[in-house]
Amino acid sequence: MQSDPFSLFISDLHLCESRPEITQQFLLFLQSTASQANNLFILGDLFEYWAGDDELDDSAQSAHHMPVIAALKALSSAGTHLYFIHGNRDFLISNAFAQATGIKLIADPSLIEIEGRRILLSHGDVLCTDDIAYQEFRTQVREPVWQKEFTSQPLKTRKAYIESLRARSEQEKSKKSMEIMDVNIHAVEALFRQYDYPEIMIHGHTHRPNVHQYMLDGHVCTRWVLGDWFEQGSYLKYDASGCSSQALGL
Ligand code: LP5
Ligand code: MN
Repeated sequence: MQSDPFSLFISDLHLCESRPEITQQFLLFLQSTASQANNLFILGDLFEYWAGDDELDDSAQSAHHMPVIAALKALSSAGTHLYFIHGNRDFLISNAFAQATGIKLIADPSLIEIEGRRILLSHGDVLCTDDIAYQEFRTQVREPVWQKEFTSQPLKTRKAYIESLRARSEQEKSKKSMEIMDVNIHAVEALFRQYDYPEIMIHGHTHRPNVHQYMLDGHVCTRWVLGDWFEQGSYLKYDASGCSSQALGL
């Protein structure tokens, strides 16, 4: 029986070798729930980190990624449309990854329209404008020249560097308040205004799953925040009846 069309939104899976159960859960999700969906939007931080698309060629160093790549490819080949917005962990995902998986890389933010309703998508880190140190870091590592220089180094060197950066980031985060690491409400409002008040905004990054409603300049605007997969486990489903949060049951 043909079910009603629906789209799925996920983020912050942080897939990695040390959490094989989350990868298994994701593979199951792709084969079951996602295979029935028209669209699957992955809003960043699919991987704990991605050091460059040559991860695809290195089956020794990046073996744990391979089943994920194959499952995404199988899903896109079977007809589900896949979309990806970069997270702060996997912004080095590029065209080779898109080709290997059949995923379409889309900008952050991206405005989409499903059944006449406008939905604004983002990873969410750009909205954390109070986190000045992070925003400065982000500006630097998103520079194409910097990325070219970084990805020209051997994969092993890059991975070691990222590991040390992760440790530094954890150290820095322990000194930041929860408020600083959340989205800035003025940045959220500015984005709703910039895109002419879409009804819905969906983002991840903060790992604070929730739904927030605003009355903005006479428009009702709703912001859905996705949860992560390794501590919370949820995804959003959007169909004719609207948006709903679904538990993964970790
Ligand atoms: O990821 P999360 O949620 O734990 O923390 C983020 C911010 N941290 C990061 C860093 C990443 O976790 C590290 C892994 C990235 C892999 C990317 C691939 C390749 C790039 C290699 C880059 C050298 O994004 C954290 C935020 C938090 O979200 C909440 O929003 O607070 O930000 C930080 O902790 C960053 C520090 O505040 C500033 C770090 C300065 C480090 C400078 C090192 C020099 C960099 C050299 C670049 C040319
Ligand atoms: Mn993130």
